[in-house]
Amino acid sequence: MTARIDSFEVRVFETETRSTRDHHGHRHPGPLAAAHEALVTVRDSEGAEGHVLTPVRNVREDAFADPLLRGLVGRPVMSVEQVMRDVVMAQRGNPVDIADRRIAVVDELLWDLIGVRAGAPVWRLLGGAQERVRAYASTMCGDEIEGGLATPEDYARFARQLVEQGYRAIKLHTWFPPVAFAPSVKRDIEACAAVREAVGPDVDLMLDGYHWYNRQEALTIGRAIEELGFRWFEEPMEEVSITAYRWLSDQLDIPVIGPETASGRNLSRGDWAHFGAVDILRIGPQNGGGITSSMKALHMAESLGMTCEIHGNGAASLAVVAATYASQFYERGLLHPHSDYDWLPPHLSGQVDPLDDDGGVTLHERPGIGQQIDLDHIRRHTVRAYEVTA
Ligand code: XYH
Ligand code: MG
Repeated sequence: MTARIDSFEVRVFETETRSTRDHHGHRHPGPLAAAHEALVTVRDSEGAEGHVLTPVRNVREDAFADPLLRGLVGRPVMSVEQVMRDVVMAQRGNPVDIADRRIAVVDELLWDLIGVRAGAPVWRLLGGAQERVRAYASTMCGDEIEGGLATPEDYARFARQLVEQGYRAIKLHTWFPPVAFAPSVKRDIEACAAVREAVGPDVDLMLDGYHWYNRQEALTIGRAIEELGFRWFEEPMEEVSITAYRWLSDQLDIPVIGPETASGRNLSRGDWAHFGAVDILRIGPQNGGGITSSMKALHMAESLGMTCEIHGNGAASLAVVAATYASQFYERGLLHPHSDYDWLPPHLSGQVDPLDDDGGVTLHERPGIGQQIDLDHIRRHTVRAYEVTA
């Protein structure tokens, strides 16, 4: 008898954080403070469990339990393709609740359970290409914090520290709203130039524009960072116009990379590749619909002779990066001079992505996605919970 999904359990629990989010969603360093997070658990008919951590906003019961989870009870655990097809088809009639980020939670949950059942790490089940991946330090975006990321010199100083910590590649996020009211092409280029000057020619550098520039600004910055020997220019403009990206990519030698958050999962990535809108594709498990759709984008990129870089840090992103040869880097971050990335909140018992001395991360051999979750801590600090059964 094949194992079937028996039930889901959702727990919102109290933990601690050392970061804050501004109203545009950017993380910044913050004081140690209480925070809430959610654990979603899937149980199968043979008692095996998979787990995923996710922000509380993704698990609101009225938007998650009935529109999404309840219909999956009884489905075969190992048929992830079958289950996910049902989930993405349901999105058409319920686009707000069945958002790509909620789809991703279900998909990661299934993959974690499949890995646990197989007694194997998910990155190996997905292909197991890379036992060690190169990481890049992905900075938080610019701010107005003293000794933080307030000036080009701050970025240069921080970049030197990152190289001392072992990083061999760094990606800058510069100043965006609500910190900046309009893009400053001049200051952004100054920050890139200061970092190149600080780290020398051998460190890979990338710039992430976070959809902030118009075509002309993007072209000016793209040409400047081309001169500075940057490796890629990420999400320079809003990701709704393939035409604008094609216009930019046609004029720049530096690879343009995207889309990071465009809807449509792997299907939209197909169009971006087909129409030559970018040189390097991008998708991420968290906002690209999960591991399954990210793998499809990776295989498509590889089949077209392209690379596909994976957005975001964490266990699922790391698994997807390591699964094929189509990704060249793992995004480790977000990093800031006043924030300790390796600090563990009390609900985690270990780091999934420890950095080695030469800017790499060696993959774990734990069954499942590999996140080290302290389930006892979560049970003791649960503030509310619900269960979804047939
Ligand atoms: O700027 O806070 C931010 C975003 O969170 C951003 O860093 C995002 O992950 C990204 O673009 N990564 O590549
Ligand atoms: Mg990005």
